[in-house]
This record gives sequence, structure tokens and C-alpha cells, in this order.
Amino acid sequence: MTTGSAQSDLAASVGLTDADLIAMYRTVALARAVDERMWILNRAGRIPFVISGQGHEGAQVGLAWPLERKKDWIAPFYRSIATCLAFGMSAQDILMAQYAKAADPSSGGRQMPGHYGNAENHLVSLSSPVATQMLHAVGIALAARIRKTGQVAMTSMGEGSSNQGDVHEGLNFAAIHRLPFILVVENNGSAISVPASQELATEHVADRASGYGIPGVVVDGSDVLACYAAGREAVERARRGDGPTLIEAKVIRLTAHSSDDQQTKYRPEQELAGLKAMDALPQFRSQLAEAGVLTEAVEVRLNAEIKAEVHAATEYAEAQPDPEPSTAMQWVYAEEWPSETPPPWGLTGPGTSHDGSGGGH
Ligand SMILES: Cc1ncc(C[n+]2csc(CCOP(=O)(O)OP(=O)(O)O)c2C)c(N)n1
Repeated sequence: MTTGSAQSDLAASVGLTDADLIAMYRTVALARAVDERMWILNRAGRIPFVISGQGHEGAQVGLAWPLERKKDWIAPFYRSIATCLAFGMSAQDILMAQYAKAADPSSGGRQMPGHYGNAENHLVSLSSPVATQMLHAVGIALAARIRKTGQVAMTSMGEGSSNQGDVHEGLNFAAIHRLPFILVVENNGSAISVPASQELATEHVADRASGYGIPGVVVDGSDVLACYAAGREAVERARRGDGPTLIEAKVIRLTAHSSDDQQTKYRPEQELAGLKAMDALPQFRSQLAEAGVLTEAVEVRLNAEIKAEVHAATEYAEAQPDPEPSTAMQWVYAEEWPSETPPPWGLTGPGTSHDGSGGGH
């Protein structure tokens, strides 16, 4: 996605415009603001559970940016707030899921919080068992190949999840068939309380790529534009028909694993204190300010816009109706949306039943 025409040296160095860089920065900052709001709402007893993307946002925005919205597909994971925002979801969509409201576009309030997805924006709803999204994304890439659509499928997960059997099977299959597929591993150094040194015998997850005969790329997740460049190369490779890429972004987890976890029990104070220095958000901000792209006036405007957007999204979600208790068992299994109103995630087409009978499978 490219917008505007003004091009600083920094923007030119990555083949983007200044407007693109501002839009990327805005998405990183919006994701952080939504995430921070979620924690406040959780601690205030308004939403039940938060699983946070703080520390992952820069990598997520950089890596998702080269994909084409509403054409390509992403199978995200529970930390993918910035990925979802970069791919067309809004702050309101995220908060509607957090509040599990009836019109939540991710699942109509059916999914566990943090399980975002939106068919309209080509974001696959995720399963709680980690790494299952691998098989969904490889399947989409296979369908794209068979249908000759030119689409690319990307999925993302943590380094702990990358040890699941599904990942081996999916990568092997995708590599053999040279599918248009990208696996992003967002390595934040721990799987809940287990450090990466106890999850992996290799230094990098990306080292495993050679075992599948595909490129493995390690990228600094605090460098948004390095992530963008890595993502773009992988997308181009996939579209050319040259097959998958494994990208490992080294990121940080700025929060506890979830709102139900107390990380001070297992992460030394010194480690926590050093995290801020590796945060992509202030680094991207300084980089854009130094390049003259992010002026003070633009930053003031963006901050005000983001604040207003998060506030409006919260107010809106808070005021929306909860799902009807009588519908609790509807739409849990494959079933059409049984109302006159199209479902918020846009499923329509032949076979859609509007009779409200809700007969399950
Ligand atoms: C198959 C499966 N096993 C265990 C869990 C419990 N679980 C949820 S998140 C998580 C840690 C995953 O760590 P990682 O993949 O590194 O991602 P991170 O949460 O650090 O971003 C675990 C073990 C699960 N959801 N699914």
C-alpha cells in the first residue's frame, strides 16, 4: 500500500512515501494506545481478560504492510492487535471483541478475548491451541495456488508455539509445493514463564528454515522498516512462485503474558527494566522525527486523533448490547447467520438461512 508522493531520503531508502511512514507510525501508536486502554478496562473490571501485543507492534506493522489488504490473507495469533489494525480492523473492532458484544466483528462475542479475526479483512479467526493457525494459512496458500489468484498467506506465532508439530508439517508441505506462504515467528524470548533457552536448542528459530529448503530471516523487531523490508522480500518471493519464507522477528514482551499472570515472579527486575530501550514505538518515532517526516505538528495531530479514536471506540463498545443468552449455542459450529441483518463479519451467499431456527450440526 503506497500513499502520497512526498519522499524523504528515509522513505526513498525503503521504496515508500512519507505518507506511508506516517500511516505506519500511526498504526503502531494506535495499537499501543488500544492495548493500554485494554489493561485499564481490565483492571477496572470492565473486560475479563487481556493478552497484549505491547512490544510486538513495530514488527507486526512492518511485516503486514507489504501484503495487500482484502486480497492476501493473514492467520494472526492472540498478540496480533497491530497486525489486525494494519490489515483493516479498527480500534472499535478490537474493543468490541474485548467486550464480547453481540456485534463484535471477530465472532459476535463467541471467541475468547484476544481471538481477533474478520473475514471481510481476510483475517482468519484463531484457535486457542497454539500454532493451529499454521495449517489454516498453509491451506489458504494451497488454495491460492490451485485457484491461481496470486494471493499470499501469512501467519504469525510466538517462538514457543513454533515448536508444535503443526509447524513442521505445514512448513514442509509449503516448501515442497513452493506455496505463497510466509511464517512469521515473533520471538519475545519467553513462552509464558519459560525462557527461549529452554524452548529451543538453536539460537534462532529461523535457523530451522534450511531444513525445509527455504530462506530463514532474522530481523530486529524494534526496527519497523527492517521488518517492512523483510516482509516485502518474502511477499515478492511468494508472488513470484518461489515459495515460502520463515521470518523471525526478535521482539520484546513489555507486559506479563496476560492479565492473569504476574511476570515479576519469573522475570528478573533487571530484565524488565531494560525492555523499554528495545521498544519499537519510541525508536520509530525518533527515526521519523530525525528524518523530518514526523514533525511536531503532525505528532500532536496524530496523538489527538488516536486519543479520540480509542475513547470513541471504548464508549461505543461499552454501550453495545451483549449477545442474547438464548443465542449462546448458535454459530458455535458451522451454521449460517440466522437473522435478517447480515452478520458483522460479512458472511453472505448461497445457503444462508434467515429463519432463526439455528439448527446446529
Ligand atoms: C497447544 C497448546 N499448548 C499450550 C497452550 C497454553 N499456552 C498458551 S500461550 C502459551 C505460550 C506460547 O508462547 P509463545 O509461542 O512463545 O508466544 P508468546 O505468548 O510468548 O507470544 C502456552 C503454552 C495452548 N494455548 N495451546
